[in-house]
Amino acid sequence: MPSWKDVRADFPILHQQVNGRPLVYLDNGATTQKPRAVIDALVRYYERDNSNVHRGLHTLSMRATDAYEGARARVAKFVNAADPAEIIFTRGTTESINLVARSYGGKLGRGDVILCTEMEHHSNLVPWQQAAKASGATLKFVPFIGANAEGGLDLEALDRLLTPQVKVFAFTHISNTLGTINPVAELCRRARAVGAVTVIDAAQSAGHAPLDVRLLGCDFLAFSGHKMCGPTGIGVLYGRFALLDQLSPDETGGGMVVSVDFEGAKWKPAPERFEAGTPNVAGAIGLGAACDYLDSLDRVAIRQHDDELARVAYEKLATLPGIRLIGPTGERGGLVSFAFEGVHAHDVVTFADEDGVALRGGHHCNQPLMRKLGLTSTTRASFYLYNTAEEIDLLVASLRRTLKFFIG
Ligand code: C6P
Repeated sequence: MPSWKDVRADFPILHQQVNGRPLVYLDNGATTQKPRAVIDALVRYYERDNSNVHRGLHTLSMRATDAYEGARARVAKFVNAADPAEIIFTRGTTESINLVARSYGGKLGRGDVILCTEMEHHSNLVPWQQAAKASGATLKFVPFIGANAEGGLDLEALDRLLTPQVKVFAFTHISNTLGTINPVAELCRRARAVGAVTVIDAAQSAGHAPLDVRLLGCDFLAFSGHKMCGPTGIGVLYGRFALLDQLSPDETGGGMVVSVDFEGAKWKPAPERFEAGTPNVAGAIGLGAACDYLDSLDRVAIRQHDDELARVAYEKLATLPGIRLIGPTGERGGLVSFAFEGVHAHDVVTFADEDGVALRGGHHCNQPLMRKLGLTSTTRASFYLYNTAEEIDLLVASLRRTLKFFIG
């Protein structure tokens, strides 16, 4: 494994100044930067192989098809899926969850329960609200413990909520606002015991930790390429093949049919059944290159690196006057959210930007969670494999300057 300094050198965008200061990019929860290897894979594809897939018989089309299907096999290996056919390419986590909520949601009816948690991103909440409305199913939520959600999910409440009526249990692996790491394997085991299908939102974990769908025992798992060194506009829905095989497509058109007549059509099996139209070929190839890149490093070491930065950040931020730190006090994913009494998160982010520090401020697509915390917004610093302990010191110095300006 190369040194972290060498890893940082792989990311061309990081070597620039913003507002006259070296860029300190701490908005990785929103999107991560891209290593040279991923940028090169995209350029190579467009310079050499660009063509439509699955349709042409000419050389470029065959090359593009091989590269696209190769990327599918690569992603399958990345999450240890049993078969590449279990990998559906989508635009991202949001589209992946919508696909399950619409397709699997079509099997639900009155009396059924969809279970989510109170810490879900809107992308793993609103599609289930829509599925509940369309089917007559009831939507319920596993609460979290503590005024700052420091206690994680309330697993005793989960015991009460997980009844045989629960048909879907959809929850996040790592919360994008709290940093909470949910015990996915344990939650999947409990869901399976009542016959519920599990849908895991892995948007914040896929690029940060080893992910093994068979070890986790999940039925569906969604993630985005752009949050794991890959391009935007490409994402993944993993689904257990036996389940995918029972589902109807949520989108129809070219490429996903075996035969069509004027009256109707017959679907191909998964994954083609769920990929109507020309797919994001370059995106998939870029995502395959991102998997190669992350696997060329040590994914356990990446997790330790990011979590350690979050731990150090949490400790140093705790020394700031009037700060309210959100989320777990112990083990957490690679991000820290916080709020200051009397200073709006947007002001914090704007001041940090003047110092070259990129943060995110707002509700992070977690409005119900924010309301439960009694907040409208937080500031969030989120870390990745190229961040350093020195950058945390720059963050803290910038926040001190902001506090001095607003509070004195
Ligand atoms: N969170 C953040 O700054 P998309 O936009 O489809 O790639 O990912 C949606 C999504 C789903 N679940 C979780 C847990 C997420 O964090 C996100 C994206 C970004 O936190 C943008 S709001």
